[in-house]
Amino acid sequence: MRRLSLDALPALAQQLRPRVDPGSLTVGIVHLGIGAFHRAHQAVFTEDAVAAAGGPWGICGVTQRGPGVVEQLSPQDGLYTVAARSGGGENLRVVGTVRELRWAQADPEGVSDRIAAPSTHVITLTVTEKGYHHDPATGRLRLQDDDISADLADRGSRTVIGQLAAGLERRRRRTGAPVTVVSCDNLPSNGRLLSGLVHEFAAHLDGGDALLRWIEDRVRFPSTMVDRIVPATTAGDRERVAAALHLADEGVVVTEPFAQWVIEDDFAAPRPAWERAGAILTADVAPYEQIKLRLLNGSHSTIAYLGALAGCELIADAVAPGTPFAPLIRRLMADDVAPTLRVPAGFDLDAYEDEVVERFANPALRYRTLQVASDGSQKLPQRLLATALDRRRTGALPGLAALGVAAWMRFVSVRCSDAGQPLPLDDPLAGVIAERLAAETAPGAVVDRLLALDEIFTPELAADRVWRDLLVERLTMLARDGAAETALRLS
Ligand code: CS2
Repeated sequence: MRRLSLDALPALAQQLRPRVDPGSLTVGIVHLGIGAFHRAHQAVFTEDAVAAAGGPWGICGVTQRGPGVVEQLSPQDGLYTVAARSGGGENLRVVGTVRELRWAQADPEGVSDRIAAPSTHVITLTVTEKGYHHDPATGRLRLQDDDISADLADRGSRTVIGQLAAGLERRRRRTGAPVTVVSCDNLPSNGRLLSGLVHEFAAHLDGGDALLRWIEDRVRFPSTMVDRIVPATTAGDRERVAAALHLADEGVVVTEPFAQWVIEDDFAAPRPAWERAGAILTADVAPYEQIKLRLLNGSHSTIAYLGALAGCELIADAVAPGTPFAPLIRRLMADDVAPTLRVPAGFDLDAYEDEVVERFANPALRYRTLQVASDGSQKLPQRLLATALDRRRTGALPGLAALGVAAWMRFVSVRCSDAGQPLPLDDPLAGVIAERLAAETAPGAVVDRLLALDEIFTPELAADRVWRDLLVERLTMLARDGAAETALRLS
């Protein structure tokens, strides 16, 4: 079958084609982490922004983990299909904003040149939580991390922090032109966090002082909140799209109709008119970010661990009618999370909570519980632990946030479902967790050993005896009664 490409576009119906002529786009954005989420979210917002208001906003996509995405998209001239699916059907559109692809490990000079180019005004990132190489509990750069220490030693580009430092240094030396670096990952105050990590890295570089002064003067790191559910693409998704387009597309991304982007309006240089594509530009992202990370992502992780333990392959299976998990996350959101939130005027929290459950239940999205369960050490702090800490500081007992954390503890300690099916642990701290647990599964010992992981738990939470006993109680219930029975009892 013919492959999707610029030459093949005329064969597509008009409504399927990019909304902007890809050939008219010069590169103005460098994106680090050109994975499925970026392609379903920022790249789509950018195409709609250019369609509405023009601008030189083609994207140079830089992949991190391997050449896979380059091999998927380069033969397609950067084109790919976004398949937005819901119970009501599927909407397809070919997106054309990605104009260049590079694999950072194979082409560090090319990536630095792009970051330094005068035509580059914005650098965006989606590298997932673990891509920042930081300790979630402290927000500090893990200087002992093998890749970070190697990038420091040889000014390499194994990490996005190394790539940013190398590219910004080249930009400083060549033109000194201002630039804006925009984190689009699920981290609290992601712009401030990223700025701090780049500063820490530069401070450990020989001659890093000049770079630090320049960054202070010419680089901005706005925070954002991003939201769109994007499960991993399957072969079946590619087959379905090929049948619809009559073109083979190796870069298909599958998502939901919903999409939201809230961006701190703090830019050092020009940017796409993302507000013309429906993004919200605001001086204060924090309330939107807190609502999303704690209500949606906190519920997502809770469902992922309880659902995996209960034998549910998909998030949608776990919240299907008749299961105890949907009522449980409604109580988690209402009882534990909502009291910790700063809700913007006019924001309908109840409607948001209803929509979260509806989105999780989308029968057309095959979002696997194990995908959400991955990297828990990097996700739990902002998704459940921040809620727990805020509640404990008021003297409250966050019983359902504790259940979510206890479900993670059971997931990482027992490593199998309640029915005995193996559950793989995909987490950058998997080795540290396994070593700390030393095959221990008794609830009290598991809780004590995991609470001692200061990369994940702040000293205040780790020292809270009431919180510790609540975790032991929840973990004991999960071990004795299983996830479904425990959820039924608590929901
Ligand atoms: C999910 C998120 O995999 C996960 O950890 O919770 O990717 C989630 O789908 C997005 O944040 C939704 O905006």
